[in-house]
Amino acid sequence: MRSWSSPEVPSLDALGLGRGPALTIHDSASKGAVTSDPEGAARLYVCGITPYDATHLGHASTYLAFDLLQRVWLDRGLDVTYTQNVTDVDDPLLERATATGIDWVELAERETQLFRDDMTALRVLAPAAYVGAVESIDLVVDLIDTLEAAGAVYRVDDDLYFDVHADAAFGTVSGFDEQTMLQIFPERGGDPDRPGKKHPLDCLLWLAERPGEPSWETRLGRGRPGWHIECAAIALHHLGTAFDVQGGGSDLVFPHHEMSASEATVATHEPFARAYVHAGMVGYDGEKMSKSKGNLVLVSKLRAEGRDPMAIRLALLAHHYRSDWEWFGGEIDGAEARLAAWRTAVARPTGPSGQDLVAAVRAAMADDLDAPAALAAVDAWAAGSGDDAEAGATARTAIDALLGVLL
Ligand code: 5CA
Ligand code: ZN
Repeated sequence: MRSWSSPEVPSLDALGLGRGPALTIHDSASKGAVTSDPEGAARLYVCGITPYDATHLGHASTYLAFDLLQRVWLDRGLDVTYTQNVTDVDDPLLERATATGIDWVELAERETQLFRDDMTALRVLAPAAYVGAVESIDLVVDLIDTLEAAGAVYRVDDDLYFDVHADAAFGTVSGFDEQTMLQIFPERGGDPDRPGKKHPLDCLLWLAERPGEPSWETRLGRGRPGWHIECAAIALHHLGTAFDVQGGGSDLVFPHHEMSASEATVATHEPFARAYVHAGMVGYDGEKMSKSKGNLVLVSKLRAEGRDPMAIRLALLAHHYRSDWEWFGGEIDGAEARLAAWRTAVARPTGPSGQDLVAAVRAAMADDLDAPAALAAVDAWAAGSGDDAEAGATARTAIDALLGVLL
């Protein structure tokens, strides 16, 4: 499907500032920092929205984390191939469509377009391949065929399940023990108690046609894809195996990223991703912000209230991507004040060394995307004085290139 338009990312190298340091990033699977510095090109997959409601600050915060990650890679001189999916057919979308009397296709299209508009306003880098589940059904069917040939698929009634124990490495993405998995699985779309399953954690690959629900005619019979196989199929097709980073919010560690990785590994005998990177959860009113709970702060609403999208971006950047944090509302005023101070600072005829600022922001961002440290470096630069006549121009370009904030 159509992606959105990416903002230009200026090159600091072209300004004579050289290339940035290699990215060090926290990998959930190894539970520690890894260096992600592939030769020449980097490949990224980030799990996209299920489009049944508007983009909230939690979504924006997660997608912003992977925008920052790409900016470090780009500053390093790497070409980036970025794929993101849209779960444009799944239970929550169909349930919302039924509850509101809107056609599910229309609902998905409307909310996907709003997401594109929000991402564009926030200057979030766009995926080159923005891919829906519906348009990927053939890829899913092919991958299920491969899993079947590997002996990893079985039938419950007319539905198909993945035998998670076909993958010797099952469990290594989340590192959760079986008891924890069993507790989380039903909270995130799993069905541990379904009679006929070989193991409670086995996950659905293909849901046979249900009355009143959309389905597609395929060689597996009429039906629709399960959730995890959607991302495995799309990522493998568009990026290949052992791509650099699989990303999403921390609520996707298990079962989603665990299952997708296992399915892909059993099918290809290769690792799925080299690193699994997860953004923290944004809360509101004391709970995780979520469409199902309805405690949403919408990006589109803040924009409609006249908030500068760059201030929204700065408000999100003030939190480290891995921390869980809560939105209270007042931080948008603080972000607007910071934005105004930065705009004033870059317009000064002279200022403290621009090169030193670039080095500080680069070091912060390459160190597990430490945006709060980068913001503090810019604040200090803006509050200081000096005789660098290029400082304003250098700072403006660096803040655009590395933080995505247009001053
Ligand atoms: N379509 C699937 C992924 S394949 C999905 O999880 N969709 S979603 O719309 O529920 O979430 C989209 C992305 O936003 C996911 O990466 C999810 O982890 C992230 N996300 C959802 N809620 C929050 C939140 N409150 N804070 C931070 N990130 C969140
Ligand atoms: Zn996904």
